Amino acid sequence: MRFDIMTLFPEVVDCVLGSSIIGRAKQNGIIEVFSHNIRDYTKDKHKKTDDAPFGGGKGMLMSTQPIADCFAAVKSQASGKTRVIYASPRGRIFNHEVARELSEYDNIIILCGHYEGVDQRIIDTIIDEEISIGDYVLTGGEIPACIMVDAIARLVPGVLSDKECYEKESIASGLLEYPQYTRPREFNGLTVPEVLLSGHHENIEKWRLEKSLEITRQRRPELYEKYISEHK
Ligand code: 4GM
Repeated sequence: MRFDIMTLFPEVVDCVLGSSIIGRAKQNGIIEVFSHNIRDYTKDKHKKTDDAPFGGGKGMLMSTQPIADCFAAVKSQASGKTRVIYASPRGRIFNHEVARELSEYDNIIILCGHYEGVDQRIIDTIIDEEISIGDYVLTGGEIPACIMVDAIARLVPGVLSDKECYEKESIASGLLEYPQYTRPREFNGLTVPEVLLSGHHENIEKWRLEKSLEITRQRRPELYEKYISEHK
């Protein structure tokens, strides 16, 4: 699977996606991540990539030409099933389900906005979908892009090791994670629940499910109701 990120700050993206599990998956050739500096494509003699909005108002908009030319270069390298995403507070809210859907593509291209965003004609002509990571505004789309790449890439077979595997992970099942403990058995007078030390796998699974249900019901009643209605 290949990810292309069009940005004015490629170093941010390279830094975040260059380390840990995603960095390892890149090194192993399981995924490819390329960042593209939109500024490299500007034809402006001062390397400008933004301009004031027609109609007035505060802030600046990213201009069409550098993005359009950057996109043409990226698109020419893409093959297979491709999805072009604009990281934007106006978009569909990103979650595990969206990540799973996007992990089916061969190519994911993400445009990161800055300033007050991009000229609407870019959205109308090159973008398949606007996606938001949540109801808040950031200074740029780079962090949302990295979050999406991380969440999508870890669903690609081979990115996670068996130990890191996602099959049984909480949110994927529709429930929140149960509490977990590691050594020592006692920490500041606090002990580990007895059942986890029992070696009785059936009881352990039962306890974990109960805890997951309890925590989900308390913290995310809407997730709890959905789970219950799907497991009747
Ligand atoms: C405005 C328009 C995404 C601002 C387009 C991007 C938050 C999100 C930006 C943009 C962003 C989000 C840049 N802030 N909630 N800032 O996913 O790309």
